[in-house]
Amino acid sequence: MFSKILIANRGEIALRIHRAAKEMGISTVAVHSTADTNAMHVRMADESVCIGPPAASQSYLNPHAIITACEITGAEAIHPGYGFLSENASFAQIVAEHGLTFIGPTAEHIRVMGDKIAAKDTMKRLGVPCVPGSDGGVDSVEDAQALGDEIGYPVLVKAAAGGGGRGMKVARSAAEMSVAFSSARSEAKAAFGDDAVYIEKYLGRPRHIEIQVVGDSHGNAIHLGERDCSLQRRHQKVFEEAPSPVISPEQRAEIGETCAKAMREMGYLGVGTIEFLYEDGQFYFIEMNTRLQVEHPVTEMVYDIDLVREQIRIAAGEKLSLSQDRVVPRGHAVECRINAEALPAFAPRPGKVQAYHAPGGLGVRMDSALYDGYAIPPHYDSLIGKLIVQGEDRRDCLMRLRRALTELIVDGVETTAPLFQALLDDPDLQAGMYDIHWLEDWLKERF
Ligand code: MV4
Repeated sequence: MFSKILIANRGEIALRIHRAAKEMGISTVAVHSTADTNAMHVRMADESVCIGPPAASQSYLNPHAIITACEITGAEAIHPGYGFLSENASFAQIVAEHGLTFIGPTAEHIRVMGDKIAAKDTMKRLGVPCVPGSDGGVDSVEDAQALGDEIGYPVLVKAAAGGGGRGMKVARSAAEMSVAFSSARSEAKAAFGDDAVYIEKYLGRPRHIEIQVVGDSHGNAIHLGERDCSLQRRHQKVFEEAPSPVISPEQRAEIGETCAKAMREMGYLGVGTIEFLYEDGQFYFIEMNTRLQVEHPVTEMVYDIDLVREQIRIAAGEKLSLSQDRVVPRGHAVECRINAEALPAFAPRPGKVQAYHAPGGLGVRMDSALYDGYAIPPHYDSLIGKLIVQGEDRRDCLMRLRRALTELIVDGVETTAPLFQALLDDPDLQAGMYDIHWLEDWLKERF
């Protein structure tokens, strides 16, 4: 096992990783930009290294500054958290070339899943159900139209280097295809420097359901059920829950085992998330994320496990501490993402936190790096906390969430917290009857 690790991130996730490390007897090294000198992740860590100016491109995204911080402090492994360098295959490779351990999958697996065409090819080959569409990339409007006629409109043109909805265009007819195809291509080229695109049947009102997987270097891989992340705004998740209100234990076991088997065949290392669209009782693979996700705590609460601890154990060459038959979901968990943003436009509102009080009590977890007097810097994303709540069942969980929300105090900056009380009053939300478009429709009506 490692004796010291470096945490190449900031905010709540840096604290989250620090906590797992300390419980394992591992020392931690924080890195920070000059904007984060007074950040909580720096205070908590055993050591810290300033790696550059506020701009992420010159600090948290600078591989050489981070490798140097490892060499200075003698850290043996790097946990990238989410965002920043977490899905950067070159970084994972550089880390390995310096004789350090990247706490995550191999550079090759990160690279394959970063290319959405290669990811889909891989998953299809491994027996994971995919959205009907092109076999690989599509190079001409004519091929795109022929495919549209074959699978039936509407179809989506997606960027191979995409994700998060960028470079994605819908074509409702062969006539619309030429515009959709060329604009998807040029948007992809501009955003990612890669104009490769592929085509999929457009699913009208699916849910976004993702399966948590974890694999070790001894050939073991298991699944930890699903999270329902359908409640999104502009491709940003707002509220997530586990289990999904619409998935039965039989469906979970089936799609979960399909995913776990695929990971065993790949020799996948560490935690991963396999994203599906779910419509009319069917799962359709869209993308795989090779990082720890923001919403991982809902899975931790329902399965009573520490995913970061597993990541660290796996990276150190140890076996999974879990087996499929011993991981049983219990009750329900939800997560509210609290952003420093002003409603209704979700406009970023960095600033000084005059008072902070975290909700507590049974079944309540607040992951946040806030403190009284903290100045939220304007340079990074606006997530300032995650309120995760667990209950015996979904109803119980939502009642507890209502209670926990009343305890949250963040004075001095506007946050998205008031959104959740309003959401809890909605009958569709209460019934679990929503899809990927529901939240935006609701916001249009309500805000
Ligand atoms: C789709 C889709 C419908 N049909 N693919 C959006 C981001 C990217 N990660 C995948 N996305 C979608 N892919 C097919 N074949 C609809 C979306 C989509 C979406 C997906 C998940 C959560 C929210 C979404 C909001 C709009 C569109």
